[in-house]
Amino acid sequence: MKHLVNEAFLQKAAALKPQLVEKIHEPKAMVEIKKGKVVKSQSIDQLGQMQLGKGDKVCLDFGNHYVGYLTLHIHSEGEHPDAPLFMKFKFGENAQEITDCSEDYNGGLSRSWIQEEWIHVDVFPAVVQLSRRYAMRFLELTAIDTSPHYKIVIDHVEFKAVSAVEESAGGSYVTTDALLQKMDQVSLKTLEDCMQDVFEDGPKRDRRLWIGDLRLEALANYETFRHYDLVKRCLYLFAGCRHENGAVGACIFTEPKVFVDFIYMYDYALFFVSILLDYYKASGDEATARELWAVAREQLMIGLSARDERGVVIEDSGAFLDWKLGLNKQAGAHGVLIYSLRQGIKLGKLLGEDVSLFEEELVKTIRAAKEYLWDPSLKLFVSGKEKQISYASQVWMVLAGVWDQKTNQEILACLVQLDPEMNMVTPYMNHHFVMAYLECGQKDKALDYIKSYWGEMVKDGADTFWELYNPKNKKESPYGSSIINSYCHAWSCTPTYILRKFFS
Ligand code: RAM
Repeated sequence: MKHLVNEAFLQKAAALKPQLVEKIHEPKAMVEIKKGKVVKSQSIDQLGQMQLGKGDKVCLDFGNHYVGYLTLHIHSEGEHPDAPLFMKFKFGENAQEITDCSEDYNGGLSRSWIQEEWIHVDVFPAVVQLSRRYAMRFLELTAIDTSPHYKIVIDHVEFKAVSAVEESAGGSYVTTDALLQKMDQVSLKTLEDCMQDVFEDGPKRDRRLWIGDLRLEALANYETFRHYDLVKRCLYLFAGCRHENGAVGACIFTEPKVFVDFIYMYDYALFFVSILLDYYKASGDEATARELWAVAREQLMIGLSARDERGVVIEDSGAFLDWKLGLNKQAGAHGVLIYSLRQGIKLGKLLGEDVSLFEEELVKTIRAAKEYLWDPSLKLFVSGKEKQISYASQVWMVLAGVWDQKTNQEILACLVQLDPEMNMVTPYMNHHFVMAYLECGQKDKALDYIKSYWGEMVKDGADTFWELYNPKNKKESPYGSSIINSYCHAWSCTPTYILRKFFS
């Protein structure tokens, strides 16, 4: 696959690579986990007293979620070791992953994402350092075998956590509401752990720069860490390595060198425009906005070209919107196009660019939405040939501002009452639902909803917010099994943004 590479942009991105902050953490307790729940916890001081032989295991709890590198110091007890130690490491972002069985996994994504490792150690005492980076709170160590003549003792365990930011730099949300306070903290931790060389989507999986995730992380970052350069770096990465037709790819690999993934997502490419506008507004960095305007403009042109003769975005535009299986994306994608045109017009005007073409297309695209995607009897938007009704379609049309505020309020009320089967499964889509309430001026409803959705995740024990969360099906996964889900996922970090920006 050919790419469009702009070396000057990639050099700018490289120069902005952050120096990671490192912090050492030690386990806080030894725990027993059954069926995904911690059932027993004991002092970590016991660890050094334990001798582990064939089949023995111990589970360590670090007390919070961290991203980084593990080191173990081990010595042997008994006779001189006459066989190597064969040891298994299993990392869990949450307790459930420790008891889930990876052998049973047969889903759509590679099993290699499950955080397990097997090593041999021949000589003791040994300092064992795992070279791979892990995302975890829990670590289960199993001595698969030593020999009948010796056992091992773990003297010391440490985890070097890394992030592009210092936790304390994120500030805090001032409130007397304990749940909101906790939600802010969990969001901040999620963001911190996803902020690495780039804004990653999730430090367990996929560990790379996705543009939909970046958009929400950047917004949360502006209210917290304010690491503008990391956003700038990511913008230059997306602009510096694109698909052959000029489209911004859905995600970027940065190692061993910058490489855009073959995946194109209609909505994600358009979001380059809003990320650039948000970045400009937050940082005031006009030079970057000006330099990247042409790329943003091109995304709008590509977005506009995916409409049919009626001016409606085609059904197979390649939009993502949500991981809800069976979701028809047409109306939602059409909403994203209108939304992005509005953002592009704002950005262009700020930069003194000619946006008359986009203004004309905006009018036409809104008209097409009203004429072909709106069902006046239902007072809802419908999507695709089968006229599917979904949360995603309504939410994006509200955010697009197709109708006035009062009608938008009615749409959301009607949606909630109908509660269509095509609901929302990702915090990403749920974020947009909350934003739709805010867009309609319904702050109370927005706050209640954040509390019920992210608050429920907190009650379910989240140290960091998850990639997927459906309160009606807590093991929801589009990948065939929740063991592969990510439990620290960037696109779920937005309560800190919403609370600090709209409820301070
Ligand atoms: C998930 C990724 C990322 C998202 C894509 C569409 O698999 O982890 O968060 O942007 O889906």
